[in-house]
Amino acid sequence: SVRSAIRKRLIELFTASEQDFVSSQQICDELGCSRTAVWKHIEDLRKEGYEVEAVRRKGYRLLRKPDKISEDEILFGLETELFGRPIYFQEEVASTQLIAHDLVNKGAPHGSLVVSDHQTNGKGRLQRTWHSPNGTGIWMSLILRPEIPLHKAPQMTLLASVAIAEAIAQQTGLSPSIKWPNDILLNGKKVVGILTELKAEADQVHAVIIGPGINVNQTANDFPDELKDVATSLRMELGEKVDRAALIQTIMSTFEKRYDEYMEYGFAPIKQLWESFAMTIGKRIVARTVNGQYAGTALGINDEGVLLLETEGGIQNIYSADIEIKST
Ligand code: BT5
Repeated sequence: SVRSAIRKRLIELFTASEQDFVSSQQICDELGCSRTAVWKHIEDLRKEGYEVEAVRRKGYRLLRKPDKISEDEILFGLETELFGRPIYFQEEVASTQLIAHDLVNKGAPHGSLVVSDHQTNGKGRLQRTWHSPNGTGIWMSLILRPEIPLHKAPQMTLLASVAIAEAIAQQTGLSPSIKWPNDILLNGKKVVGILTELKAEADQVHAVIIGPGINVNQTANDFPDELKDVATSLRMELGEKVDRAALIQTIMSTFEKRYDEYMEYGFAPIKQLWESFAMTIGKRIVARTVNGQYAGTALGINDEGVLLLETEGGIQNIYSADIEIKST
C-alpha cells in the first residue's frame, strides 16, 4: 500500500542519516508531501514502536527501532546476494520448517528464508518440541539447494552452526561454543538448536532446510521449569537486549560467506573453524544413537563431518546422536 511504501521510505531516510536529524523539509521533498502529512507519518511510526525525537528547526531523528523482524526490517540493510532473499515472514506459525517444506515443493529458490515471531509447535529433532515464545527469539528456516551428494548433507548442519556461532560472537562479543552436532551453548547452556531436514531422492539432494532456533531476548522467567537449568538466551548472558533483525542479517552474511567457501574449497576450512568453536573434542562423552549407546572420548570430526568416538572397542563413527558430556 501507499502507506507502507511511505513508511518504508521514511525508515530508509532515518537509517541513511545515521542518528542525525532529518529536517522536515527534506522529508517533505523526499516523500512529496506536506509537513502536516510528515507529522502524521511520524505518528504512525511511533504507534508501531519507533522512538522518534522531534526538535524544532532541526527536524526528526530516529532514536530506536522496535525489535521487529518482519520482512522490511530484515531486508533493509541485508548485505547478502542470495541468502534471505526472499523472506517469508508470518507473525505466528506452527513451525517455520513446515512452511519451508511447502515452499520447497513449490520451487522456492536457494536462499529463501522463513521467519516467524512465534511458533505454536516448534520442532526439535526426533519429535521433540522447541519452546518458541512470541517476540523473543529467532525462529527461522533457510532453504538451500546445494549440489552435493546425500552423504555430505550433515556437513550443512556443521556449516550452519559455525556461521551462527560466528555471527553471535561478532554481534554480541560473547564466546559461544558448539556441541556436536547441532547445539550452540553459552556458559554450558543451550542458546541455539538447529534442525536440519532434507529433501532428497536416490543420491541427489533437492533441498536442505536449516532451521535454527535462537534464544535472543528471553529472560529467565520466559523459560518453562524444565528448561531453566539447561537453556539460556543472548540477553541473559549479555545483560542487555539484542536486535533480532540485525542478528538475522549478520547470520545471513556469515552463512553466505561460509557456504560460498564450502562450495569453492570443500569442507576443510569449515572443519577447521568448527573445531575452533567445538567443546566436545577431547571430552568423555556418551552418544545416544538410534542403534544404541556408546561411551568414549570424542576425537573430533572427520572430513565428512562425522563424529569420531574412541571407545573400548575401537573408533566408532557417530552419524547422529544426542551427546552427553561426562567430564573434561
Ligand atoms: C534442536 O532439537 O535443538 C533443534 C531445534 C530447532 C528449532 C528451530 S526453531 C525454527 C525451526 N522451526 C522449527 O520448528 N524448528 C526449528 P533437539 O536437539 O532435539 O533439542 C530439543 C530439546 O531442547 C528439547 O527436548 C528441550 O529439552 C530443549 N529445548 C526446547 N526448547 C528450547 C529452547 N527454546 N532453548 C533451549 N533448549 C530448548
